[in-house]
Amino acid sequence: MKIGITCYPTYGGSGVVATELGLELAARGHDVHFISYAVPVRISALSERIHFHEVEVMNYPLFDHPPYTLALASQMYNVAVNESLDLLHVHYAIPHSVSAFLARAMLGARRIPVVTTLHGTDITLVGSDRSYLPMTRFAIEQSDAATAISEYLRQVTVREFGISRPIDVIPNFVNCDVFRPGKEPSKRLEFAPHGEKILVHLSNFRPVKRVTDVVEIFSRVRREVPAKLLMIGDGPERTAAEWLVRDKNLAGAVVFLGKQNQVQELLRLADIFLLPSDLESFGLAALEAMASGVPPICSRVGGLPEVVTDGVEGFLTPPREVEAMAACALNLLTDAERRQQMGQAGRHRALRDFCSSKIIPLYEELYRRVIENT
Ligand code: GMT
Repeated sequence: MKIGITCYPTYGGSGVVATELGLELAARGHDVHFISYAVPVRISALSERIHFHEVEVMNYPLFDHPPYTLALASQMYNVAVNESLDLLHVHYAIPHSVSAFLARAMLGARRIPVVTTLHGTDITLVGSDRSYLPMTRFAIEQSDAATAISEYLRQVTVREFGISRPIDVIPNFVNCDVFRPGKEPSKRLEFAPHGEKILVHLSNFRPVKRVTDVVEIFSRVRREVPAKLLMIGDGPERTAAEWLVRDKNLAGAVVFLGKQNQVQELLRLADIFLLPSDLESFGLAALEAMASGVPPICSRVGGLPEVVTDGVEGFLTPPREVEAMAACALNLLTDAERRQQMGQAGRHRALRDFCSSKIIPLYEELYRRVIENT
């Protein structure tokens, strides 16, 4: 198949999922055309089967806000015609599903199916804002297929948007060959030269991720156990987290690594992964930690209970309860056997339920279905 994929190319779960999906589809022999304003972050090289089409937004003094939605629709139309695309798959409803709707209308009789995948904040935050809700609902309803990355998100979409069309749940996935256990002792020494325990957080440092809670949890852990904290990613809350680290005299124990492309190499070094978000529709980073054999400690919110079973592959606590999260962390850090058991359970769960080899065929099946029905 010839598949056009649109996503936000920046550091964030929806872009990561869209990119990994494209790479996996290309590896399975499909032609993948990314259409966005920049090359998605996890693409290290384009190839015979992976193409990139930049969306350039023309600016003009009259435009206070350059019309990206329209520029994207035009580029989708061009790529669909020039590359004979079979389908457009957009990730994150706003504004991508609207652009795809316009591109499909422009194509007229040469109809091309549109698949929209909902990721979370496009529904829970942005989409349910009154100014965006009617347009987002319209674009989802007009898509030839809509998918959500968890049952939680499907239910919220149906409830908040009053959407009656079917929404398939296709969960996020992880490449279990890339994300795999293996704590290289020499690499661990780089961060923990005295055998300290390693805690890791990975996100886009948006307020919803509660990165200052990560520091609060770590400071409590460090009172009891020698430990290091690796903070991977960047975003608006980084300054607040750095300030808190200095305030708590933790400067030597916390490393802010910024945005990293090879996160798998860092994740597998960890003893524990922390994700204390206020909301996660899925929590891809927790799954990547599990595939790496690292138990996650997360908030019991949104779709996270569909990914992590409390007490089996990791721990779930109410959000913002830093004391409870620190207690779970200490429980694991002082019990090597339990930590290992949970790490193995997480790896097993990732292989069984979320491995890309299981999930990608679900997308291929969906693509075939919408192409046949168009
Ligand atoms: O997390 C965000 O800031 C936004 C969004 C994104 O674009 O990355 O993340 C959502 O999609 C991810 C991939 O499907 C999910 O793993 C995240 O849980 C979800 N974030 C939220 O629901 C807050």
